[in-house]
Amino acid sequence: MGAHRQGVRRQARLRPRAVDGIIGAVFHPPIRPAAMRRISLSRYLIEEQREKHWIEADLRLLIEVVARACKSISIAVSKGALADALGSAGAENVQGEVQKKLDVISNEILLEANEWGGHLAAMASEEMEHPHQIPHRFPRGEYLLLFDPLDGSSNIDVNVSVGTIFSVLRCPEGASATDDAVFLQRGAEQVAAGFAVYGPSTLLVLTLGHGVAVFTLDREMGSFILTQDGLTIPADTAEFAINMSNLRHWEPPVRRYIDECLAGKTGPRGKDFNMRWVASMVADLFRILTRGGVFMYPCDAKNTRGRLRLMYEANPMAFIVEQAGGAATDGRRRILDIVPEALHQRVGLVIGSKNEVERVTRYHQDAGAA
Ligand code: AFP
Repeated sequence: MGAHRQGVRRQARLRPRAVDGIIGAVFHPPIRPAAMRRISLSRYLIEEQREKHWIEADLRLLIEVVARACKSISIAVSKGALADALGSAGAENVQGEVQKKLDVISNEILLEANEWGGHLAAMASEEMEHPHQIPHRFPRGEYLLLFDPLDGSSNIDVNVSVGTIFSVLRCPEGASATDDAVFLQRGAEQVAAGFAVYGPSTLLVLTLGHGVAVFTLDREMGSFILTQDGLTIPADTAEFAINMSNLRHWEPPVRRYIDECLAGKTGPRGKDFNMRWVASMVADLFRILTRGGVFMYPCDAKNTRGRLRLMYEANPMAFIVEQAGGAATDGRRRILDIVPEALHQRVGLVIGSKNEVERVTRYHQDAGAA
């Protein structure tokens, strides 16, 4: 080791540790990402309620209860083949899709976690034909909770990230929460929305209508810790997400957009594009929230009314993405403006970086698509 470095090392041995700390802090100020400030979801929500008056106590309770249910689902999902929870439940849901055991388990976890708190008037789920009423032994509240308990569950048996998507509406004054109609509100009426991703880490992405925050589950503490706040999506991108196997079914505007992306530098876009398709919207959307991109599941000749569900997939994701500065349409209309006609109605979806979504929507207008 050179004489200089030996001299530095000797001097360092002589310096009291406190001096080292001060020198370190001056020359290498600690990088304090959100996680280092250790703001838990509970503290975040209390501050939103107490200091910004952005949420009421019952909504704070609702979000905390849903987050706790997501922790339970994360544990159930992470057990994989070690628990007898993989594979099919041997039944179909209201969508006519084969239910996975974990679809049913996740749905039950969310129902049981939310029915006793007194914050909800009713719940609706992808896995149930009709809304779940709050048992008479429990008080009812003013909020409606809608969820896809396990999005991407066709991936669960092959260990790909899955997640939970939820949307919160107010129950109109005096309305009976016993029928679907009370849920049929535009996405713009949502008071909160979020999704969990059960991936290498378990994340909770949340908006209360004032920006987007991301919490990471600290499994040792069992707490969701704030790791990103004020998330914004880049307005432009060079990455698209679509199931290419549906190419022959696409409408011309979608085909035009994708062909231009595939033409790359040699085409009208003048740049190369990358493609990603996880087939788990929560995973695709978290990537897009993080580094930009556009996710497309448009109406086509095969899925004439779209594949994704408006009330508990497209609406919550659209709320979150718009809060992060992105955009979401069905190719023609803003998702959050669509007036729902049925609880489980499907919709086409183009969502993500604002400039890309606007381009796809413009191509539909250019094509005079009705
Ligand atoms: P599952 O929950 O049935 O797996 O569907 C997931 C999903 O609704 C959405 O998360 C994916 O982006 C999309 O469907 C995948 O659809 P394809 O299987 O047609 O690619």
